[in-house]
Amino acid sequence: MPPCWTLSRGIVLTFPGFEQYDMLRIRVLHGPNLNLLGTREQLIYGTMSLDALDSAITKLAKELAVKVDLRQSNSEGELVTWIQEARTGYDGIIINPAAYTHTSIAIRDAIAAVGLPTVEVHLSNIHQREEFRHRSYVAGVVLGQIAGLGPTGYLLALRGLHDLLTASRRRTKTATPAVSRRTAKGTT
Ligand code: CA2
Repeated sequence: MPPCWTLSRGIVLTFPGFEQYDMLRIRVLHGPNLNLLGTREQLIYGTMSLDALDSAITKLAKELAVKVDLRQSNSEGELVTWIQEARTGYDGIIINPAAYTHTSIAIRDAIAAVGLPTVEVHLSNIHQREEFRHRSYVAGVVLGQIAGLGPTGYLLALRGLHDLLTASRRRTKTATPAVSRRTAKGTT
């Protein structure tokens, strides 16, 4: 909700221009080879292209009034940089680190360093595939992992982050300031 002031007789003054300012912002990162989605290995990864997946995420984001920033890279360093940059201006991250899931301590360290609530998504169920895919280096530092639900996994991750972040914002806004709590107890 944009900043608003309640005047007398219940008149509420709002500033629509401030809507962007108050929106939740989530960065969505796709790792290596996900640009090939829909073109091969369709039995494992499905038929949806990355563009179509991004459109579905953008559509849900609009419904939830969330601003999403979607990026794909084949480079580990670029993904690390984008995770670090998310520290300023973003409320959460959704990431499918693709093959880097199973190899990258750098991506794990970046996620841990920024400390933003992050959801790890995999199109396939990595736990039912080859042994080397069972280990995720990022699983230990993320809020949760969604694997095996195809593109729907990203939409669930977005909804989940939205719900958690909205609830936590609401708690912050309604928390009684320490001073008035003390006053209420009559200790000042
Ligand atoms: O299931 C997932 O989402 C994965 O993160 C996908 C990675 C794989 O290395 C992980 O173990 C599980 C691979 C992404 C490659 O995507 C392609 C898509 C179409 C054609 C070829 C590769």
